[in-house]
Amino acid sequence: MADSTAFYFEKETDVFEFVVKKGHGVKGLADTGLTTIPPRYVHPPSERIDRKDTIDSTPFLSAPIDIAALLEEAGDDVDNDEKSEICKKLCEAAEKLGCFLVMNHGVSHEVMENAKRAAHIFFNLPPERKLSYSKENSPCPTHVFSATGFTPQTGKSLEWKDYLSMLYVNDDQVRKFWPEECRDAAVAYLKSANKMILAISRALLKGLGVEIDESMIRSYTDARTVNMNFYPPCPNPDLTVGVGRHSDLAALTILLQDDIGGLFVKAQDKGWIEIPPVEDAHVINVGDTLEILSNGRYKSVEHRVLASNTRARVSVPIFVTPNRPTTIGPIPGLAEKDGETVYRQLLFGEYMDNYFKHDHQGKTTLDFARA
Ligand SMILES: O=C(O)CCC(=O)C(=O)O
Repeated sequence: MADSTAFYFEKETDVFEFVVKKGHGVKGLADTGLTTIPPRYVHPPSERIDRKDTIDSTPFLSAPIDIAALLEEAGDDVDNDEKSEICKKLCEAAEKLGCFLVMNHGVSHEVMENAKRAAHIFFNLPPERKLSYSKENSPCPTHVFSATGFTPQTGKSLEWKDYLSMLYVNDDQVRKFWPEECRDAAVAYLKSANKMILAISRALLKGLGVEIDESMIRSYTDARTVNMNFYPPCPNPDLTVGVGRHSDLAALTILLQDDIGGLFVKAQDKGWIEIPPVEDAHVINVGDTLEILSNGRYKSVEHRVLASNTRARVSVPIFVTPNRPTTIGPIPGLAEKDGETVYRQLLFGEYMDNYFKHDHQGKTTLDFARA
């Protein structure tokens, strides 16, 4: 008897048509009850993820860093020694792994839960509704769109993930262009994360040891995109990937993951470690932009996601970036201090355009910015 994949899709192009063009996404594919993933989702063995291959995380990943003291306003009863101790921990983690967990970050449990719930709500909408946010149909496709995989048009193997991406410009645009089913939760989350974002960005940029003022810090971290990622249950998670290995474009990614697990990061050249879900903690990833700004001192973290075969996983990353016309490159004075220039000066918009031209291929995206 033919298996359910063969029953629903006689040709590979039918899968692409159903998932991408008709807007069913991988969610729709999983809902057909298929028992074997279609060949387009099978990744080469070297790219597959196996929990058994991970290494001990202890030398690379510390317990969540409590950043409460960094959020205090000047005039509060500030303990400067405590603050500098936290900054030191953040900088060390950004240098060593490019990924760390933070707690007591000022975003409430309720806001975080609402954001994750909103992701489930959006991806459980009928395909026609989700398709109305595809790049072809969205009322503002440059800022808000729903898609599947990373580069489904060019990618050789497809990824087991659907996502919605929303660039924040102002509240008026949120009301006009973001899907009403999830916009309130998304924007509440984004706004309540602002203080944490600025505090972490300030700590890391000041930790470079060169003069940097508040306006520079803001210009490197001014734009915010919130994504909602949805990984439906997958019959063969061992053959495919939720997300292939890549580093993020952003300066920083603030990642909210649910309790399912499956996020793996590369620990230098030693191997992969899993970042465990910790309730109410955020995962912070250093992205390529911060690696460039820091002249290579902070490492953007290569990461990937394993799909689950039991439950749908969601994650809600906030990508913190400069705006397109901002010049990025080692912060003034840094290359002189370091005695070498690792990255050149370029517009963030140029870096971004190049980044999205390629499939996920580890950290090769940074080559574009090398001096
Ligand atoms: O879902 C995750 O944990 C990571 C998502 C991710 O890597 C991305 O959206 O770029």
